[in-house]
Amino acid sequence: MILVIIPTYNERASLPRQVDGVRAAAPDAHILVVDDASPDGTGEWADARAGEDAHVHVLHRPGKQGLGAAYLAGFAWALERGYDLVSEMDADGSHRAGDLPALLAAASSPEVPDLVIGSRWVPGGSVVNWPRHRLVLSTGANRYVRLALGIAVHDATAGFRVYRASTLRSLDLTAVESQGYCFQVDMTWRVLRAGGTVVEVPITFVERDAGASKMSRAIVGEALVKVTRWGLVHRARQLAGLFRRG
Ligand SMILES: Nc1nc2c(ncn2[C@@H]2O[C@H](COP(=O)(O)OP(=O)(O)OP(=O)(O)O)[C@@H](O)[C@H]2O)c(=O)[nH]1
Ligand SMILES: [Mg+2]
Repeated sequence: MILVIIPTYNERASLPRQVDGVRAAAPDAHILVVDDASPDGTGEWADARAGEDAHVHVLHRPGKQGLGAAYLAGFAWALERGYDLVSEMDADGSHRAGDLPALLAAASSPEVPDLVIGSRWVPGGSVVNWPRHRLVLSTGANRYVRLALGIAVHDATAGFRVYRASTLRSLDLTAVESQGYCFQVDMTWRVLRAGGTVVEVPITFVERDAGASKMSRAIVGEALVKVTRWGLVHRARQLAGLFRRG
């Protein structure tokens, strides 16, 4: 059983297309819209859609609490109901439903990866319609993450993913505090530290054509501070290990 979690805040203009796309691309999958009381009526639209389609569900939250909190609530919902694969997907059309089957196939492959990331920054991956500063930010942030944490993942900030439910269950999700992009890096780092495997599948990421981005300086700042801290702790542990062996 597959659950695709779509967090929303003011995505009334984009969500219907995304839900239709997922239903067409992965007809067996269920969808959970996690809406933070969007003032634009996204939650009401989702309720109406859920009333017509047993594959669509809605989780309402009382106010905007960030992407990370929305996903954690979605994960808990999925684990309570026994889904096997749990996917993350944006509502804004940046994550193309057409790429979802490839991610799900990778997640069900005999190698049984713990996490499949739809990656912009592996061969075959790409970004459409992004201004230069967004390209620079994303490639720069991912280079920094690779270097600071010493990991081989090329798109650790990516939000188009599939987790094995058993992997989510094995992690201490109550300890996750990250909110923005940092949430994606945080989860990637937790999977890797627990000895899990991460597979990247190339995707084409398309800039949203409706609604407003929730990207902010605070979101970038959170990621920079936390990744630096995790990197320092990791290096200190490595050094301590070397000394003990020496
Ligand atoms: N429930 C909930 N969803 C959120 C929140 N912040 C962002 N989202 C949703 O998370 C997804 C990604 O957010 P975007 O605004 O597209 O942010 P982004 O993709 O980082 O930025 P852009 O690339 O500029 O679009 C979208 O579906 C948003 O509606 C939040 O606080 N709560
Ligand atoms: Mg977006």
